[in-house]
Amino acid sequence: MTTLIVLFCIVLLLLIIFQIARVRDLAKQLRGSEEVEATNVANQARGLMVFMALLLIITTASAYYFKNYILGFGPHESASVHGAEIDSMMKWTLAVTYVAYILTHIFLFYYAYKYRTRKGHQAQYISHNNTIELVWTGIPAIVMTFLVVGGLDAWNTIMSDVGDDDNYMEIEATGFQFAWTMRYPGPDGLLGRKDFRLISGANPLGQDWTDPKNHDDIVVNDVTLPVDQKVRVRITARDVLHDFYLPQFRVKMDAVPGLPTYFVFTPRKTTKEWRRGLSEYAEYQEIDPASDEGLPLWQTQDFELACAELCGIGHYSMKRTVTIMEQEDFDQWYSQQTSYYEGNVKGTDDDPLYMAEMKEQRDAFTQLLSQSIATPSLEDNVVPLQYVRFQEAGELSEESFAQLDNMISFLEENQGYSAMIMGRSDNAGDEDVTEDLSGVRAQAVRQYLIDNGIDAERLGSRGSSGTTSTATNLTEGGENRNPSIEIYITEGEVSEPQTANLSSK
Ligand SMILES: [Cu+2]
Repeated sequence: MTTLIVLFCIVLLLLIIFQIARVRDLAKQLRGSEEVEATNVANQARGLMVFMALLLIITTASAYYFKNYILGFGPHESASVHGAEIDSMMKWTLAVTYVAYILTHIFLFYYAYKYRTRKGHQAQYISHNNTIELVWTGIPAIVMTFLVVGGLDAWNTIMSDVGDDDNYMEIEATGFQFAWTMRYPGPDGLLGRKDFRLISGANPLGQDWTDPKNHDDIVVNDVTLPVDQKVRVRITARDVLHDFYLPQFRVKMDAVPGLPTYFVFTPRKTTKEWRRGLSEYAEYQEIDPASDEGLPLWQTQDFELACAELCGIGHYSMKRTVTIMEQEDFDQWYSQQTSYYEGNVKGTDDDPLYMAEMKEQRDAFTQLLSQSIATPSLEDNVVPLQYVRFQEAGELSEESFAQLDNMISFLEENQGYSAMIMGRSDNAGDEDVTEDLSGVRAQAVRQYLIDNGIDAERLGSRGSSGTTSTATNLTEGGENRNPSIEIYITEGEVSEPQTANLSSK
């Protein structure tokens, strides 16, 4: 229906235009064509003058109206030190180009008006004028030189890297589809090494855990910084181009995969100070419609980090909060953070240090066991299980399983051998262990081995029964712990160690 009405209007409009043209033709015939032509030209010339006035008024008014946004006035004043310089450059550039814009437009329209076709006026023919050429080349050249040199100077200051003697903190921003991850150095003040080949679900930044500098690095989602502290942000991307954009700080730098970039800046306002500043403007005293508590806008504003590169369908969701704090508050926040390594990696299969330690333990243990079956007559037959630990009720602790699994492998490979599992009651370091409890513990170990496929016939267990043995100082390279459990390996059936074999080693 709407389409029909629109079509009908267009047809009507065309008819009207056609009728007006016909009326003008008739008028020409009545009054003579020259006279009508002159009136038309005069009308057009006057119309252009009106157009000029409207154009200049509307553009000036809109520039004035949006000055806070485009020039960083009032509530949009820069929150970083270098930002003031950028804003001042923008102001000077706009001031100069505004004057040029006004003058050229006035001349353009005024001369179109002045030299309109009039009876008895002949156009002048000017082929060349040196003075005019000089003026309109010279003046812009001089002005542009000042603007460009000033801009270059500001660029060099703003884009320069930190110097050797500078006091600064370095953080890292990694953009990916579709979020930012921030990395802070730990107490060592240094960011650890990364390698994109190490990136995985458990290691989103590809940190190299063999580099100790990585162990204290903190990984967070939002940006938190102390005020008046120079910050160097290493900027990088994991997949496609992103752009690290802090509008309130006039910071903007591409994040390019494989090509690290950086930006150095100094925040000069805390979030609190900034909000207090906003509260002085009427537009921020209105209630924030998104606030459940009905807070005014100035209280709900945050500095933000955005992505300024159209990087994919979730581009909009790359917004992050930037919080600027007093140094003491920042120190407190910082001390509450846990490093990514401590919180997510340490002691897991992703931790190369832990894996190396486990391998070392396994090798030492296997060597002890092999030695014990190679020389069956020696007291070496009693092998301590250093890493087997218990909870209060005699259940196995998590950390025990690695060594028990090594033992299972050994028994599987050496089918002809059996093991007596012996609890000990005298292990210093733990709480006092009764004879009963030592038996319960030995039984728990036996059960674990049976549950994991070792024939029950090949396994015996007993408590301490007053016998205390030997085994201290048996770990190689590991800490020296008194074991709660020892095993006695024999060829054939399970048997008790001879007392003679248990002399001190
Ligand atoms: Cu992005």
